[in-house]
Amino acid sequence: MRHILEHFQIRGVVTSIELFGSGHIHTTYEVVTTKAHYLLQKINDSVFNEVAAMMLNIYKVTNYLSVSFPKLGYDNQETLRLVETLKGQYFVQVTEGYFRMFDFKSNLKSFDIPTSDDQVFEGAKSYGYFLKALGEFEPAELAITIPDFHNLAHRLDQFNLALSKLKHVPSHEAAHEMKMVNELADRLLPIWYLHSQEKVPIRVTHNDTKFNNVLLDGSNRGRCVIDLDTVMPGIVHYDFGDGIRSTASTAKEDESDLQLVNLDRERYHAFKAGYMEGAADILKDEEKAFLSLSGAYMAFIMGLRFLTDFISGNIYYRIDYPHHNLDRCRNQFRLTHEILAQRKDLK
Ligand code: GN1
Ligand code: MG
Repeated sequence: MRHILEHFQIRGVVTSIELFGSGHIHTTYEVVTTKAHYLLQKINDSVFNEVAAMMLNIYKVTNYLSVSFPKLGYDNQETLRLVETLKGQYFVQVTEGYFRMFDFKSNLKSFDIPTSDDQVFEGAKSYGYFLKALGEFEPAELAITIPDFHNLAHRLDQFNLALSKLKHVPSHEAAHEMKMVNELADRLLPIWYLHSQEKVPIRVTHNDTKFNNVLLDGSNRGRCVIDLDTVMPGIVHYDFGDGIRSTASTAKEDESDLQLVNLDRERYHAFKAGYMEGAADILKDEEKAFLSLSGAYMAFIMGLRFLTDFISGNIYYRIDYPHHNLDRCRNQFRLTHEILAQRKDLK
C-alpha cells in the first residue's frame, strides 16, 4: 500500500491504512497521514473495464459541480476532490491494479440505513440538488461506464443466459425466485421504455443513489453525493427509485428474515419530499407520473442482478457467505412486491 501511495501528491507522512466502508465493488482504504486524511481505492476493473474513461467522467462531473453548486446558491453542497498523482493524473496503474485517491471528508458520515425521517429528507435533497446542478451538463459528454446498467431488458437477457446454463432448474434452491421473474418484469418494463423510447428527458444521473452514497454532517444535513462511478446518461427514475429502495425499506438490503422487509411509508414520503425540494422545478409532468413505480423497478433490477450472480456462481458482487446473493435477491423481490402493492397510495 505504501508503495502505491508514493504515486500520489499527498501531504504528510502516512500513519495508518485501514480497510473502510461497505461497498460491494471496489476495495476502499482510509489513509491517515500526519497532515491529512484520504481515501484510497483499488478499482474493480472487471466491473469497470474502461478505467480511464470512468476517471475522466468523475473529473468532469466534480469540476462542473464545484462551479454549479455555488452558482445555484447551494453553498452547503460539496463534491468529491480527486488527489492528483505525481504525474498530474487521477489514477495509477501498477502491478497490483488500478488505484485512485480522494480527500476524506472527516466531518461527514454515511449511513447504510437511515436513522430518522429527517436524515432521509436531507439525503434525498442532496440527491435532488445533484440532479438539478447537472441539469445543463450535456449527457453525451460522459462515457457510458457500464453499458445497459439499468436496462431491464438486458438484465433479463443476462438472467436467461445464466438460467440456460443450469442443469436442474426445478430443484434449484432459487427455483421459486426464478419463477417470479417474468411476472414482475411485465409489470416493470414500462419504466425501461421511458428511457429506450425517450418518453422522458435523458439526463445526467447518478445511478447508484443508495442512502450510503450521500454524506451527512453532524447535524444530519445532506452535504455531499459520493460514488460517482456510474454517473452517466439516464432517467430520473433510476435515482429516485434507487433512493426509495434503499431508504424506504424497513430492513437492510440483505436481511434474510423477509417478515422484516416492508415499505416504510413515512420514509417514502420523506425521501420524496426531500428529492422534490432539490429537483422538482426541473422535472416534467411525464417524469413525475412514474416516480411512484420507480422504487419497485430499481428493487426488482437489483434482485434480478443478485439472482443472476447467485446462479452464475457469485462472480460480480462481494459476498460474505455462500447464500448472500440469494438472500439479497429474496429481500429485493419482497420489497418490489411491497412497493407494487402500495403503489396507488404512494401516488
Ligand atoms: C453496487 O458500489 P456499490 O456497492 O454502492 C452496485 C449497484 C447496486 C449495489 C447494491 C457498479 O453498488 O448497482 O445497487 O451494489 N454497483 C455496481 O447494493 O454494480
Ligand atoms: Mg457504487
